[in-house]
Amino acid sequence: MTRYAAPGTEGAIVSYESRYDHFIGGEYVPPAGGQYFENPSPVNGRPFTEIARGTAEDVERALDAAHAAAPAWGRTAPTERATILNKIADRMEAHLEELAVAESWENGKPVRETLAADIPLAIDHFRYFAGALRAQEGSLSQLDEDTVAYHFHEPLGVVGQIIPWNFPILMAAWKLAPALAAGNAVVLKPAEQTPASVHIWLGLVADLIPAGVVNIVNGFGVEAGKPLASSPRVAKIAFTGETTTGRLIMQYASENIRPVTLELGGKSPNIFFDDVWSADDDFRDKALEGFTMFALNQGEVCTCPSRALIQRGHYGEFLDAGIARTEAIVAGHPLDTDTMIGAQASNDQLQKILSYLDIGQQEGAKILTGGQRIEYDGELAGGYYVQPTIFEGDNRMRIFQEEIFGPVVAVTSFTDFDDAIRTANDTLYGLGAGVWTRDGSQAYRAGRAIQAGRVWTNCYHAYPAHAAFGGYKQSGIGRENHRVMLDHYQQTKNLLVSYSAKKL
Ligand code: TXE
Repeated sequence: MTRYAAPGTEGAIVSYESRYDHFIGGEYVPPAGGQYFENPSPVNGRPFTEIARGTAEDVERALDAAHAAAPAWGRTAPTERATILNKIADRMEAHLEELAVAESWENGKPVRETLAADIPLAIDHFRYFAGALRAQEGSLSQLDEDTVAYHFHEPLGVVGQIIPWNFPILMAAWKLAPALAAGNAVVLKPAEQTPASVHIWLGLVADLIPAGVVNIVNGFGVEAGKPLASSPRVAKIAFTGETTTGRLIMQYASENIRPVTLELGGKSPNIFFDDVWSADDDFRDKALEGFTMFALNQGEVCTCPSRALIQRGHYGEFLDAGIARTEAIVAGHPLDTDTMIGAQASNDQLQKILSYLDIGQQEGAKILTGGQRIEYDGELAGGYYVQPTIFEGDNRMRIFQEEIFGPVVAVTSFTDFDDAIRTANDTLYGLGAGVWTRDGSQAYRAGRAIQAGRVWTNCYHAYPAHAAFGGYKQSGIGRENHRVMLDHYQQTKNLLVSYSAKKL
């Protein structure tokens, strides 16, 4: 086991500035309103830096800088933009541990995940879109002998992006890499809970990016996010966050007829068919690991498999094994490489989870394991920790219908295939789902029948850059990852040309 030194202590590989301003036009700019807010680490609840509190005035300044930079950036050759994206990836790779510790310290998640997943996936995102950009082609249709329709991809210009706190650097990469590849300048607002990680990232790569192409305005949702999403000076808004906030973003953007992509909440079903239990040990073990994925990232994942549907035939055996497996999840210091579950990202989020632990019990669900806040002494005292929790109940309960966004799974049983699909689809959401079975036909039919943008079959929580990701129903609009993202950040220009000398 390795324990990374906490920022601010001897041997730390991450050091924070005492405060972070906005990053506008290639330089740090103090907030127009002169105000800052404290940024606590969920590891111990103590503030470690201050952040500029953005307002509409700061957003306007950032939009000025982005508009000044956008035309030249949009005209750069694809190879040039791809080279910059690859350099960003290389720089991140050279500082992987630093980024991983920063992401853990600010979000509370275990460093073993940020080292193995968050940061490598973010790096890969820049590389993937560097490649996708170079492979992108326009098209030509011949309308008749002398008439041709050309289709070009053009950047949108200046786009606004608002990201959440559950994967601060990865969410920034998911948004920035395709937008920059597509030739846009960006104004990005990080979540108020986790802005410093984005600034640590920026400190490593800012010199690679032309001034004004990436602008960061910190601050709160209504104060800084709303002016960005409402501005007629953005050509598009990309948002990840709660479904209710997504609805507001759509309203703001509709005033100016601006397109949105929304990546919102989920209540993803994880379906375990009977044959999982009778399969070989390795497969059963893999499925049990898939069951415990509800606690990955402390459950703060929009695709958290927060509803487990287990078929009746082996319900009891599977669940007992799932409980044992859940109880073996190692909780502890997020900067220990052995830790599997760390802190929730904020005190608000911790309180929300604790309130759902009460709601579940009040509505008659049974806690099979967990159910308590973890209060450590010493270094972790004051941090936001909660036990992985398994509830047993039925799908109409609030804990089955509402996004808790914590390490909490609600378990119920099903009789047959149709019952599984009916229960899986009985939700407002449609982001992710898991299907576990050895029967290929059953897996295929379930995958097609579940109303969700991503159905993992015999795996879960994999996020390769080249697989399209996004929601059905109230889980969102549009997709992230995959080269289709370039289309989301570009518009199509059609030139319809007659080469004929004949009169019209
Ligand atoms: O989300 P918000 P919160 C869910 C999860 C969580 C709940 C609340 O269930 O418990 O949302 O989290 C900005 N105009 N998810 O309150 O408010 C905000 O500043 C413009 C799911 O943090 O949606 C932040 O940058 N912007 C999710 C971002 O929106 C506004 C990830 C997300 O905050 C705004 C996070 C406004 N009016 C939370 N209000 C996922 N799908 O991954 C807020 N913001």
